[in-house]
Amino acid sequence: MAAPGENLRINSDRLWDSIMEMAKIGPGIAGGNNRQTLTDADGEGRQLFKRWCEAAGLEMGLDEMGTMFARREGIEPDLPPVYVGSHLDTQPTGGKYDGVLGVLGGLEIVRSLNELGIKTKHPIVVTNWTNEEGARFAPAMMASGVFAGVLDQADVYEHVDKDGKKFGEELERIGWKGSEKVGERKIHAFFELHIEQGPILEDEGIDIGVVTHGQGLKWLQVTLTGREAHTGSTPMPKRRNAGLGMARVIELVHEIAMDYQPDAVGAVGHMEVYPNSRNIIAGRTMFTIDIRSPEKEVLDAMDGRIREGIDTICEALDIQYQIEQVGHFDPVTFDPGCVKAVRDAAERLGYTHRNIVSGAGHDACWINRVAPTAMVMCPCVDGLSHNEAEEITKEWAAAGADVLFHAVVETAEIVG
Ligand code: HGY
Ligand code: MN
Ligand code: MN
Repeated sequence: MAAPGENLRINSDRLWDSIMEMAKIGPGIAGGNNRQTLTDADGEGRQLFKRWCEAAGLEMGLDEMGTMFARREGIEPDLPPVYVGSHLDTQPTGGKYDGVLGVLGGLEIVRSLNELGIKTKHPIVVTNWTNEEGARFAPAMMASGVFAGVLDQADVYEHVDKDGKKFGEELERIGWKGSEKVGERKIHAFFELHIEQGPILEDEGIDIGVVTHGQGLKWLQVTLTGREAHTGSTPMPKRRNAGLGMARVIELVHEIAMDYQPDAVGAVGHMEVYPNSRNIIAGRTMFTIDIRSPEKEVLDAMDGRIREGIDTICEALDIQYQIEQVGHFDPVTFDPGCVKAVRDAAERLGYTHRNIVSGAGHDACWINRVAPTAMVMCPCVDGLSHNEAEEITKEWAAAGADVLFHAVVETAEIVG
């Protein structure tokens, strides 16, 4: 006799169609998405998600960071809900699935439960966390960080994008600032479905990543100040070239990350040059160093060596530097009970699976500090993400959502 819910499966066509529908909002220029947080496109995506949630009979909540909570009542409404979700904001050259699969996978669970007339003891809340990407406003995982009490709401309201627009003002402008205090919700457990954003699952031909840990991250924003001068008439020894300084620091970050293989990573993806004129030596550069490791000691060692290296480079080039840490979380160990629920679900459903450490950061990394949390991962083509060519198969999406379904309803306790 099958246990309650043993044969539950989501409707993969409906999930896929919803993902494709969402992908039409904030289209990129190469088949992906540019739906950056708090842009009008983000607002449009939120409206579509809200419409779908209301059509599924969910009660909508919205907090002061703009995070959306769509609640399906449980037969014991006073029990803390099981939360399931991710983020709808994308990178400027993002894919259709990063974050979206997790939010719409959560909605698909509710749609399937409604269709099957299944009730759960605990309520279920589908969640869209604001500004997971940190692309427009640093840091990444911003709203979940405020919810977990590690970021200060008043402070992040003042964070500005490259045009000097403030987060708090943009949230008001698009009309998605709620009145609910952030972080007061009690969470029984949180599950997040996400594409791997790396090559392991696809290379090994495995359907499901059972995420046991998340690697730690540091974002160091560096400003180098030299002096603008003529690129033609200024003798080489007299130059204070902030552009050269940035180039040497970028090389240094790469070399230091290579010293801690196979796991550590490091790169500089964000760079600004002033005045950025062909025949002026760069007087100022600003860039963000992104370093990560599953081991806290390695992350701290890389941080220290990079700071020393910047000091040496700037001394030699006679330029000044400022370093501001604009993002940070230590390596994360997810809740063993929730991780087991994910692994048992994959096993029960007959999907191949393996333990995996998340290379990317996720809202789950912060929520894990305030509630038992785990993640489900599915493969992505060539391990590619944060690229408009990001791709997954419908089967991978369905397998991930099925496993999420079982983990969520088992934790929310099916009734009858
Ligand atoms: O940066 C990250 O790891 C995430 O994609 N925001
Ligand atoms: Mn993501
Ligand atoms: Mn991302």
